[in-house]
Amino acid sequence: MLRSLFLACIPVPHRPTYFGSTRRSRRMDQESDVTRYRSIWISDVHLGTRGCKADLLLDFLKHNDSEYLYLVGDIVDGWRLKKSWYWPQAHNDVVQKILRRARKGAKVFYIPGNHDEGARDFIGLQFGGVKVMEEAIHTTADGKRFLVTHGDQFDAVVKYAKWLALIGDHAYVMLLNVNTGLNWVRRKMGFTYWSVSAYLKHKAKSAVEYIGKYEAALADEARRRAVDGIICGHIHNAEMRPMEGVLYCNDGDWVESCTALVEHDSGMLEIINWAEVLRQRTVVKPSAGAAAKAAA
Ligand SMILES: [Mn+2]
Repeated sequence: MLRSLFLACIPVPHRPTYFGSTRRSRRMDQESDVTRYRSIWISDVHLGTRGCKADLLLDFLKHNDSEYLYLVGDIVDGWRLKKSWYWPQAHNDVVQKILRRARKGAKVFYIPGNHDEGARDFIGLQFGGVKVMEEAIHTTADGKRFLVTHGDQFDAVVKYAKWLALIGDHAYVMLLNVNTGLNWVRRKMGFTYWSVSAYLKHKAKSAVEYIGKYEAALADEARRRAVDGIICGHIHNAEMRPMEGVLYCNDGDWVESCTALVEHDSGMLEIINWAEVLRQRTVVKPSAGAAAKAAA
C-alpha cells in the first residue's frame, strides 16, 4: 500500500500499458492512476493567496505526468504576498512537486506573468532544472509550433495602469459597500433603492467583450509571429478554438476553474477541467473500490 502510494507520487518514465500482462501491474495502475501526456500547461495558480486551489492542483499533478511542463505565469502571487504573508503547507507542496518533477527529468519551463513579474529578473536562468523564460516556442508531436506566453502584455489595462488592475481585485467588495452606504443615504432622502445588479450586468457584458478583444489580440500575435497557435493564461478563462487560421489556447487557472491544457502523444491538444474530472470520479468511485476489494 505504502509502496504504491509512493509510486503514485513519482513520475514513471516508461509506464506499462493500462492493459498490462499481469494482474498485479493492472491493479497498481488502477491505484496509481497516472495519465501521461506529452505536455502540460498550467498558469494562474496564484500561490500565496487564499483563492489558490493548491489541493486540487496537487491532486492533478499526482495523477497527470508529462515530458514537458510549462508554468505559464502568475504561479506565485507576489502582489498579494507583499501585502500580507500567506503560505500554507499545500502551497509549499506544489513548489516541491514541480521541482521534483524537474529533477526526475521532465522539461520544466517557467514563463512569469504579471503577478510574479519579480521572476522576470531571472529570465535565461535555471533553478533546480526549471528554466525561466520570457516566452517559449513549443513544437507539438505533429510538428505544429505554438507561442507560449502569459499574455498580460496584450492587456492594455495591466500594461499601462497597473494600479487599475490592482484595484480590480477589490472593486466588487468596494462596490457592495458603496451600494449599501449609498442606498442608506438615498432612503433617508426619500429616494428608492438603486439596484447594483444592472451595473453588474453591464460589467459582465463588458467582461465578455474584453475577453473577446484579448483573444483577438493574442490570435493576431500568433499570425504576426507566423506560428500555428498561441498558448496563454492571464484572463482565467480556459478556451481552445481556431481563430482565422491560428489556434487560440488558454489553459485557464487554479483559482476558480482548475483547468490545464495538455498535449497527447499524437500532438492533439485538450483542456482538462480537473474539478469536473473529480466530480465524475466521485460518482464512479464506490464501484471501483468494491472491485478492488473483490480482486484483493
Ligand atoms: Mn496575469
